[in-house]
Amino acid sequence: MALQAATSFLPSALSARKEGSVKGSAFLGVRLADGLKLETTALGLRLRTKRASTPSVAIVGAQAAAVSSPEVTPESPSGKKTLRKGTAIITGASSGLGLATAKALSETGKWHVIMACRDFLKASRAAKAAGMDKDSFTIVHLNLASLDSVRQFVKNVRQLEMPIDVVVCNAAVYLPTAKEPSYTADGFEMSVGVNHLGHFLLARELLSDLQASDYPSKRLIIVGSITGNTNTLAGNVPPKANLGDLRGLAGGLNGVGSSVMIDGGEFDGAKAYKDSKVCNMLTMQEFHRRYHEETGVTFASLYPGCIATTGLFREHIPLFRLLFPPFQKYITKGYVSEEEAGKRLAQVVSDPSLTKSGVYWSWNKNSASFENQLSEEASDADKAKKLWELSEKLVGLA
Ligand code: LMG
Ligand code: NDP
Ligand code: PMR
Repeated sequence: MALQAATSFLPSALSARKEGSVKGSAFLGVRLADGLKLETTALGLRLRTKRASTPSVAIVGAQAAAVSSPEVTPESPSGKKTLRKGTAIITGASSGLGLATAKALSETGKWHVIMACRDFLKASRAAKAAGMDKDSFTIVHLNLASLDSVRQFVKNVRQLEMPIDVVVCNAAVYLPTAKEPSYTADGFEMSVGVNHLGHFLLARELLSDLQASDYPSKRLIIVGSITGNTNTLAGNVPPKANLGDLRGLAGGLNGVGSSVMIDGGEFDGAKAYKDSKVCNMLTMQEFHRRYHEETGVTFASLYPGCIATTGLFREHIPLFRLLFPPFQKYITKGYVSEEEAGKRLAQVVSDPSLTKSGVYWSWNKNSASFENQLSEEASDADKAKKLWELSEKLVGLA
């Protein structure tokens, strides 16, 4: 029944793009204008009718209905007809959580992953080392520390002419030991510039592509964290996240005539990271309020658990990197392996039961997902609106 519901939503041209029907497609290697190699498999590219990329958001009734139906599922237990492969873009898929999620999705055989990475070679080696089938992913260059790169990425991805069914904003930098701020190409403090502003532009640009997808459950996921939530112990370890009245963001976060910190304070790399995670969680909710009904897209965030071994801590002192994993494993018990965290995020990408929009997912010890409560600041609708409007200006959308 679920299967019938799923297939009945698909236009006939697209329902022909079923799993298996695209096997044996030619390998496509494209050179990007900036000299970076774009590697892809032609996942039924030629079978797909060119999608009109509408800048405006229009209502597509059937898609909206499909999203809110829990019966519509990409998981087909035994039926002859299966849903076509989904395509998921994952930023920062060259290591840690992003890579583990890409691997988990690619292993299902039901997903093609667009690995949006700043270092092509690293991503390519990482995918190979993870044992990912080379037909299950495409690496496309994306440097979130440059708005031009974000815009170029969107163009490149559209040229692939693949549907865009899920977008995962996962990449992040954490600069806890930096004494001085560093800046993105557009002059924003690096942590908020990459983790929030780069993703904000990317997500805004790709919203119309998500809406144009005929996939039954289209999703935009922005990775959050416990450390941005001051209603938790972890969120109370100093320095605490606090966006204040956003005066630093309003001033451009550039340290020239304005603070590099969102709240207008002195530079603190650890705080900037936590602030950026608050922005991620607020942005997800503001997307939900503005666009869920209109587009049918599910907007979600999550705390995947403390993945204490990832590259996120590469800038921390060696003693921290040594002690942090056992501390999280044996003392807080908040530790989770990259593999487990990847499965969690893959669930948020594809699990038919996680279609609810506007949710911040977490997991308890037996690895069941639940809707978690955000801190007061991370669920402040007025702040989310203000953040949205200021961010729009900074990335050139308003
Ligand atoms: C800032 O420090 C950093 O300056 C900044 O760079 C950035 O990292 C930021 O939030 C991130 O933190 C804040 C500083 C003050 O934090 C500390 O936590 C200092 C501790 C040093 C880091 C240790 C990390 C893990 C080390 C654990 C070692 C334990 C051994 C493990 C071995 C297990 C083997 C079985 O933070 C504070 O003010 C702390 C306030 C919160 C205190 C709550 C205390 C609860 C106690 C819980 C048990 C903890 C036991 C271990 C604590 C060891 C601390 C050395
Ligand atoms: P990693 O450092 O392993 O992964 C971060 C990824 O982001 C890397 O692929 C990195 O690329 C990429 N990246 C960094 N800067 C840029 C940029 N300018 N443009 C494009 N990509 C960039 O960290 P994690 O896997 O731990 O982090 C992933 C997400 O999980 C983050 O959003 C983080 O906030 C979140 N998270 C992590 C937790 C943890 O305990 N580790 C807990 C809660 C949330 P490259 O490989 O080239 O460096
Ligand atoms: Mg934290 C239940 C307790 C818990 C959890 C789940 C985390 C997660 N942390 C907890 C507790 C504590 N931490 C305690 C009691 C301390 C003081 C000893 C502590 C310290 C600490 C430091 C210094 N923790 C950290 C740091 C970091 O540098 C990490 C950070 O804040 O990065 C921004 C971190 C983290 N602790 C976590 C998680 C998930 C992190 C990684 C941050 C993230 O990805 O958002």
